[in-house]
Amino acid sequence: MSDAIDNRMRRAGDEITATLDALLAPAPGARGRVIEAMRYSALSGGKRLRPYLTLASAALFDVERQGALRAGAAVEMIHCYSLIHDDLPAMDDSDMRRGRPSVHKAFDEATAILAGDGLLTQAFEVLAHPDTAEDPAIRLELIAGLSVASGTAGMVGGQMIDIAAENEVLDLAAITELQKLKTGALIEFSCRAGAILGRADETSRLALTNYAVNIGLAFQIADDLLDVEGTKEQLGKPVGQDTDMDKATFVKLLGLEGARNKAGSLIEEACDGLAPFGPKAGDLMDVARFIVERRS
Ligand code: GRG
Repeated sequence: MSDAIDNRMRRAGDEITATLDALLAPAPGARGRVIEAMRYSALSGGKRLRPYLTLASAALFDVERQGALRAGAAVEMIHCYSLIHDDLPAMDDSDMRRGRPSVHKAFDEATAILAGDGLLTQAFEVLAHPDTAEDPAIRLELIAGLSVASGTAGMVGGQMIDIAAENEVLDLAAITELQKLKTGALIEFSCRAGAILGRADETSRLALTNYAVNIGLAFQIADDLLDVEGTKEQLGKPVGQDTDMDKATFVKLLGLEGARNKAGSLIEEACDGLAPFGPKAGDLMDVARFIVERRS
């Protein structure tokens, strides 16, 4: 992985953190407690991969920075909500996230549920605000896109399929479909948001969608590999959980070598599809490679 993409992602991550910090202003009294829990989650680091994708896609169409940052922050709010709820005892029951106690451990379960709900709801408030895009049609398209990606046709649907499949044997086609919804849909929207803000034509949107579908799957394969090959220190959470739970993963189905090869060919396909954008797409190509080379 080149230092350059690391540094670029870190700098953009700082901008996203500053945007989230301003959007999630602390408040006094009992209401302040849920905001504190939302801030604990949203300002706790993470790679900021999804907002970076929004910023890099928006840059293809020369979108002004404020709108792209706000759309990226909205996507990150949804991502943080999913992490909070996924860690709850009723779901994955995880005590650690990003190297520190998960939200229900640092606060309590009811506050964690509300913090997730708060982030989910506020994401749409951010997209609906004229500071995100002056044109109401663009704001509406962003809101509709993020709703679909987060809802039953996307992340929530994928999570439900995952839970329902706990005692079933999934084949490659089924696990691909599940992951396309569970993690892929939000990654896909992260890229499409830049195209929506930039009023991109249909050909460009299609090229970005194909890129996003490929990197979304590669991201999940890399996640499965890290669960086997990574360390608790690198990941900020326990490793080996998929194996312990005998979960159907790409690694279980394809083997370590097969999974690595599959991720590599998905990244190649993702980058090939960006050719029509020329040198401007260099940043998106670097993120694609980062996705499979990352250690956390
Ligand atoms: C609870 C509605 C609901 C959905 C949960 C996406 C999801 C569905 C849960 C996230 C939990 C999880 C560990 C999923 C596996 C892949 C994934 C999304 C990993 C975490 O994303 P990163 O690596 O995390 O981008 P950081 O911390 O860098 O932001």
